[in-house]
Amino acid sequence: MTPETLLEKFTIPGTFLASKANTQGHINSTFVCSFLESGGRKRYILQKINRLVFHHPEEVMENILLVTNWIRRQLKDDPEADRKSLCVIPSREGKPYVVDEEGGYWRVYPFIERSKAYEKLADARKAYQFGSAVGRFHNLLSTLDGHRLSETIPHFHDMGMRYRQLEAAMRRDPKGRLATVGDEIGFLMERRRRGCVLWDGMEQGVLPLHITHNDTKLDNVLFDEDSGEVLCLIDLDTVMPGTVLFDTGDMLRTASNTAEEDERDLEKVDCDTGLFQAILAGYQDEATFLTGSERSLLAESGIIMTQIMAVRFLSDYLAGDVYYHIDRPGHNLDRARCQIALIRAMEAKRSLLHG
Ligand code: ADP
Ligand code: GN1
Ligand code: MG
Repeated sequence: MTPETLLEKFTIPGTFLASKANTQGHINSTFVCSFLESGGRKRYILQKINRLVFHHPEEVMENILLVTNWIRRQLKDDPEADRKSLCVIPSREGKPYVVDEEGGYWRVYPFIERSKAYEKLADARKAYQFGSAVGRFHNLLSTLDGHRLSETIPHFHDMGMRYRQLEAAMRRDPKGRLATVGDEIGFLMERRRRGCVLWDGMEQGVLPLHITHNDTKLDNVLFDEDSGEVLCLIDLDTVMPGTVLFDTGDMLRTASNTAEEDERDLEKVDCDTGLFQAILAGYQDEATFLTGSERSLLAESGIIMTQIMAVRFLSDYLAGDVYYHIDRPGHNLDRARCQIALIRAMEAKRSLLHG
């Protein structure tokens, strides 16, 4: 089905004009679509949910409805509420998605206009805003009962499981790539125990459960092009109970790296300690609920979430690039190497990161 035919099944008034793919994310297929409506041109985001990643798309959409309605209720007096939270557009059958002939699940959100998702932060002020936006997100959801949410990807940040997946990919080695990644595997295996600290701390009840986003990479946050402030967190597919350190860690991983996530020139990869500290300052100014155990692991969360991504990218490289969208051969290996270079940089600067 074309985007145009799919969009007819959603409750969008007006006439379809055009659609264009957005390739910023690694998981879903995203299209920006425009319509002519009585008030003028209006844009929407049409997304196909990745079924290899999300086995129960209905549960993903139920979670997203619950979370966005919860946030919107709290923002009801805010004149900018429409730009500060995603809003699910129902299908003509009243569902939060449409299923195509091949069983593909599609959803639509209004496009948040005059907003920008960055791959890199310009300065520490933006880093502070990024951190505080995630703190506000945790606060907004702190009153929602986590039991009402489904676990959309079970054991998503379970490092022990991620290492077992890496070992399974090493055993299968379907593309014969294992021989070329001995150094990377050695590096990650040496750090296996350290990597499990967040998941195990959560399982043992040392780290409290919150409703967390679980994918707080920088380009999952929209900044207002006019004010420069953060508007809202998008990509809510993995919102579920977790430790807030999953979110602080992924912010630090994606926004303190001086290079892109897939940079091939590893000389360019470093951890910007100014941005790192600013993210944590912004986060802690909002997240006043943090316990001592959480606080003591804030800086470490950046290293651990970088490690989990190194393990996941390397596993996908060995498995034959089945999970993340790739744009070039070896893309997942480049990503894994870049994460490893960032871990090295963070480890070298550890005392500075702890502030
Ligand atoms: P993925 O799961 O593949 O990462 P995302 O939901 O993050 O998909 O969307 C991919 C990109 O599409 C985002 O990085 C952002 O640039 C853009 N995008 C998604 N939703 C919106 C929206 N409601 N308004 C504006 N841009 C959006
Ligand atoms: C994926 O969907 P996207 O591109 O925002 C992945 C995250 C990784 C990230 C690495 C559901 O995020 O876990 O951290 O790639 N999302 C899922 O860039 O696996
Ligand atoms: Mg995304």
